[in-house]
Amino acid sequence: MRYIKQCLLNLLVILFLSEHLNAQIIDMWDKTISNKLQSEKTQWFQDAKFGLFVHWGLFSQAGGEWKEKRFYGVSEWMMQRGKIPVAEYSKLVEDFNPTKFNAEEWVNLAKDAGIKYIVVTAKHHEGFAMFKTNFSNFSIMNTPFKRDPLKELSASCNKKGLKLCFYYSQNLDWHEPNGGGNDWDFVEKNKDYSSYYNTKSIPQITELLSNYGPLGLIWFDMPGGISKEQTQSIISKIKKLQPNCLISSRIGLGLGDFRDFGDGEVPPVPVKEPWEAIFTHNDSWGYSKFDFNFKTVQEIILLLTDVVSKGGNLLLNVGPKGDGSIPEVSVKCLLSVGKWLQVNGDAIYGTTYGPIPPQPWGVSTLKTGKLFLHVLHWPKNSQLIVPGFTGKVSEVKILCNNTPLVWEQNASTMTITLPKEIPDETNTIIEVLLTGPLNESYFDAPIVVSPWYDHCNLDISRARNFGNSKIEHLTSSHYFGDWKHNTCATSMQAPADSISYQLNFSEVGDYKIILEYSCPFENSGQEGLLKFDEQKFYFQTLATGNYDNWHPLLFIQQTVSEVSIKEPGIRKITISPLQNGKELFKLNRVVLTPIHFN
Ligand code: JFZ
Repeated sequence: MRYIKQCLLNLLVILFLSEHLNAQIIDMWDKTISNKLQSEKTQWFQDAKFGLFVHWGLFSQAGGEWKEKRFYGVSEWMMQRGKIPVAEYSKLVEDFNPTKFNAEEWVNLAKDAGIKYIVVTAKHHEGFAMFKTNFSNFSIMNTPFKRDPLKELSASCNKKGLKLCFYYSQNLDWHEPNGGGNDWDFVEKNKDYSSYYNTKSIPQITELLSNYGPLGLIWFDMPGGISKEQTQSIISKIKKLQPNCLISSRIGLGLGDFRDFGDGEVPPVPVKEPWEAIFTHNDSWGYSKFDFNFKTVQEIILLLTDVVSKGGNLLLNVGPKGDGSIPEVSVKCLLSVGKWLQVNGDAIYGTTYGPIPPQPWGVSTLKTGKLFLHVLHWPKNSQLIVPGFTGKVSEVKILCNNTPLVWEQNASTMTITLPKEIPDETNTIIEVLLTGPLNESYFDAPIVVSPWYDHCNLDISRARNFGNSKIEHLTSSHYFGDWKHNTCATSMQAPADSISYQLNFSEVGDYKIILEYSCPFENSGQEGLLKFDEQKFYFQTLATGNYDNWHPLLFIQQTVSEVSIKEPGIRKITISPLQNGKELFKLNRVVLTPIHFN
């Protein structure tokens, strides 16, 4: 129950922040990152862009299965979901012998994948230490394995030049009578949290800071009810023992050197300060015997591209098995992503969010002297329109094969002529060499709609909202702990509660306008109005099902109009309820699909 309360509290925090997400760059960290020294401290993190999360513990031995009962979703929560008594769960120790663990192999894999830092679970909520500790017998040293894998990883990371980092659950500890989260073996009101922090949590964090060499960061998690004093004493320890070790925002209390968003969440707009998106490879952090929903190589490359185009890092997780081996499908995917980064890494590492907001063709990243255009959708007329671009250019080429490209510029737009053949179907990156600085035009530039793409997606974060309508961050889940995040237009209950897009149509053409939304049964059947400049299109909403934090937000695509552009130029789309009523729907995005009659 405490976890649920904590997650809901965290979600409320995210929800509050999301109020300010609408169509602007999130600049909410200047209050905590206030000086140059701090930015120098985080420079390696901001340049790194790609990290490997490793959830490895006693839970890996179980793989989500306990006495022939399977726990779907995040497997590392099995003990809590099964209310498995400590005395029972601890028996996993007897057979935990990860003889296939090889630190050198893990670090080589990370390096070959283009990964710059590794975050390994030192102690997860189960309370089991994956390292040698003097403050608990519940550790890997008291298993048949009898080795300290974190020590071996420290040596390998040091040898290969990767940053070693640790995940530590500073408050939840289902093994301990005074730790957080176990209300099935222990009585909440009898817990002495201070005793837990002072006899296990803080001493173990001190061991991690003292015995494994320089750490890149400590990834705290689920701060729960930890007091400000306890949090401050953890931070003081870190600053004293390893001043350059970064602290994740899940230390709590709005502190931390960088911001971690929710599991599986990417902010809809760029975030100016250091931040990280964390994603599972399948749908579980810990190894799961029956979760095969692994993201493909293309999905990982597109996810990395999306995150980096908003200025963040991707921390991608693998869940090693109880025998210490990383699932083969994760190994193969990581190696393929690494091959892609060997060719395209200059557009990823050391960049920040691009000044050109998302366009039908894709997104942008930027570093000194170079603008990178990530072309995810190839224009069929080979004309790549880059609106809002005012820079001075010396050269334009395809990054992966150095093919020089011809371009034209006017006062506010650059148009690049692309080859007919698509060099990289997933993400062909165009490198634009700059001879001067670029102004920060994010979101000033319009969305340029062209009939030469299969679809033109209008992300809801690009919309303006009016009346009581909101652009809101929503969280739901398919499986326990497998969080899904969507930004939607919500609270549209009256004609004045509208959202609108301003679009620049580059040439004549015909389009279907499709709304992608979620609508609960009891709200469906209401009428909405889509205005395309002065043209009016009426529609009736369809039901998709009910949703809450524990059930998925499912979307439907409904074509509500067809429009014909007789001459290029700016058009406005406005969407609202036709009458007063219940919330019309939760609008996730608007899609314009060109129609070709010849
Ligand atoms: C936490 C852990 O419970 C989980 O097992 C995993 O380690 C993950 C990386 O972190 O899960 C969370 C924590 C916070 C939120 C959601 C899931 N949140 O703030 O929405």
